[in-house]
Amino acid sequence: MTSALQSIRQQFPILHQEVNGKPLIYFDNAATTQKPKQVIDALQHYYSLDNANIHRAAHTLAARSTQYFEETRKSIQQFIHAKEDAECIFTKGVTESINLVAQTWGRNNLKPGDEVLISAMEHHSNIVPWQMICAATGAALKVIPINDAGELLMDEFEKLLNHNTKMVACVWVSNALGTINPVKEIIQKAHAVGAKVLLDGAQACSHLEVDVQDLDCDFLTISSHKLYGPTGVGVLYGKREILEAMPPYQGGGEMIEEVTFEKTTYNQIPFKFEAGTPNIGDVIAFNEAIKFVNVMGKANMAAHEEQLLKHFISGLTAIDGVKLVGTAQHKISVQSFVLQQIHHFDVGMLLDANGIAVRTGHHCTQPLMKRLGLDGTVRASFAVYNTIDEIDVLLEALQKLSR
Ligand code: 7TS
Repeated sequence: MTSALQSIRQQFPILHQEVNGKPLIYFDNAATTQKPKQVIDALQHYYSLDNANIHRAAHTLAARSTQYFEETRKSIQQFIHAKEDAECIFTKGVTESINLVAQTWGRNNLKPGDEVLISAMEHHSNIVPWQMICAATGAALKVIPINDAGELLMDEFEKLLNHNTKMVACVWVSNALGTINPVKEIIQKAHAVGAKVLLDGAQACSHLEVDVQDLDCDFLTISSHKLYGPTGVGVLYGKREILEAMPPYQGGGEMIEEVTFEKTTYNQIPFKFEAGTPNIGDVIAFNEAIKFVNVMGKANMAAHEEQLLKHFISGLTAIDGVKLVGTAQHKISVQSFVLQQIHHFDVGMLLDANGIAVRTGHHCTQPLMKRLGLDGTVRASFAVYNTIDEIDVLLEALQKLSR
């Protein structure tokens, strides 16, 4: 292990423990990444010294909390190259961000005869909210098919696009397969028929450079907990003019301009969509996660993760009875697979007994699993702190299981 990697690992306290008598090997990063010490410290610092409600009170702690909270919004703006920080709305995660768009933009813009396009590799959180709003508005949900490698069939996408298409809601990077979708092309083609585009950036934002202005997406969803930050925080990016035209999501404090019993007028964006006391401490700690990623550099992280993925794939293909699931040409460091003789659930249990954390099952992509003729996979997903040695331990364990 290089000294640089050693020093990265030193920043993650959780990695230095034994699980079931073996050193922890954490390969479930697509579910949630571990948190560097600076994120954990920021949380403790906030509750020890700064805790107060934001945007309202007249005292010093409230001013401080508000300042730190809004600094995270600025950091996110820069991180995704949004035009303004007001275009970045705090939510509790990608799931809430997508529900917000479906329930507000969808309610205002969908009617019978309209179509919403999603892909065959969506996470349930980019399927169910659209099903719900389609059922409520009479719009139809259509699905872009994929090939056996787990790549979108772009010809079929183009055939599905028409002037009834009002929304293309597509995952940027598949959580189950690791596929990186050609989102820039998707956005250009969708815009050509007048459709809006929502990108589910849950997996993409920790691995790829994000520039929403260059992409020209209408919405992008982000999750802090997949980006080395705390759980319970997400971001919805939306273009100002679209957000302004959308009705509010939830009603309550903070999202109003003026309330009377007869009528309420709403606050400006982003506050219009942030009813109630938000997850202040975790939003503030999220800023430290963004700083961590910025210092690491996405390109450096991606280069390391690609090396890990290549090493894993070459070892995996040499094991008898292993079938790789998700073999797209462009992918991030996520690899699903199945073993011929052993159910994925048992593989997960046996690996856990060796201190190795992977995810097994359908990965909240049941329609994708059905398309691939599987009831689930074993998924190993790598992050910046993982090592080649750890992958060798996993490969050795799998080799033993396959015998
Ligand atoms: N979209 C994708 C592509 C995801 O991977 C996930 C979480 C979500 C949406 C939901 O995000 P959240 O912020 O609401 O948590 N994916 C996973 C996973 O792959 N294993 O556990 C959670």
